[in-house]
Amino acid sequence: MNDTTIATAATQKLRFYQKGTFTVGNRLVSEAERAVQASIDRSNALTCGHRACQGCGEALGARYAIDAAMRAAGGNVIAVNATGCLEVFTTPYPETSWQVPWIHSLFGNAAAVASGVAAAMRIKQRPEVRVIAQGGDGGTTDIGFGCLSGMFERNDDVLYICYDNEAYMNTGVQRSSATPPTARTATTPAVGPEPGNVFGTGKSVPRIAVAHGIPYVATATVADLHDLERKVIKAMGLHGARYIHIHVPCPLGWGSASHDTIRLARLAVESGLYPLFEAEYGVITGSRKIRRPVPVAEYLRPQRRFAHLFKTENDRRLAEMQAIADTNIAEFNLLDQEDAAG
Ligand SMILES: Cc1ncc(C[n+]2csc(CCOP(=O)(O)OP(=O)(O)O)c2C)c(N)n1
Ligand code: SF4
Repeated sequence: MNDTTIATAATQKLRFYQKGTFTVGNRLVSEAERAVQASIDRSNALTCGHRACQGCGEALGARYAIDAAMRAAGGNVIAVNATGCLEVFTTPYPETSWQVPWIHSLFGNAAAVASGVAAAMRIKQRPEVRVIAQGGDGGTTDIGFGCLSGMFERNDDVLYICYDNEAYMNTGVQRSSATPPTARTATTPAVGPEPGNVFGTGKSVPRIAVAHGIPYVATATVADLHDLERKVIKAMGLHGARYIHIHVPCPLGWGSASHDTIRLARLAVESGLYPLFEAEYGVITGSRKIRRPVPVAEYLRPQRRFAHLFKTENDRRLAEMQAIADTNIAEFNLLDQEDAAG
């Protein structure tokens, strides 16, 4: 390389997605910008030997989230885990894959247990110890929702992380209030005039968390691990109640190929069905633009839970799914004007 090339390389404007947004590749970024996972000093909080299915998005998300939190807190993290896949596949007692102080709560009370741990640390005058609660969407949006709302409104000093695989996976893929409309689950079969989960049900816990006015709320995805780490580190820099909702594909429950986990997570974002945004004290502060907009069919087609949508008589329902994505795109201003123009 001659001097001119070096100068060009030094001043070349890199688009963010060229710098490892969708992969863990870090070669093009400065050391300070590299992913926590790229560092030999990462804590390996969730280490190998666990029993998650091949391609489990939840295992990947938890590893990145907790390692990022560990870095931000200088290794002083206590994790409280609701019942669910993340607890079952990591900790078949007396074995565990966690290398972090870790407590299994009940299915529905992770937020309350974490609030108690945070109170204990306050009484013991251990401000350096930071508390995380985590669980699946069933444990968060359904059975644990009352405890979570209480943790929010009291502004307890806890970061709650929900790994959203859009159903109760650990017990055999039952519908939760985070299951998308039309999805087939064990309790929403693909039969009858409205096959799969019905429209007009469910809830958006990220939006509900924003409405509590807590210090920080973010949605994240395993398709964008730099962004996920950044949000966890940002949350760990704040005190009070914080909430991060991570979209984690589940090959078993979604009927998808294990090698498609990252691709599907990315398509969920690019279709507009899973908007990435942040909020502070009840106000939306930003959203992540869609780089390459795609129709929802591109995301839904590779998943067997949506197979019935691609029979012609279900065209209307596919259009209704597209309408949900279009509403998200408008609400969170997700289209990158620069890319759209170009
Ligand atoms: C009070 C109570 N009800 C039901 C169960 C059974 N149960 C254990 S894990 C689970 C599903 C967990 O689903 P989710 O929270 O979405 O996490 P995932 O397994 O999908 O990661 C259920 C129903 C339980 N342990 N306790
Ligand atoms: S069922 Fe889904 S969430 Fe549970 S371990 Fe398997 S891939 Fe992960």
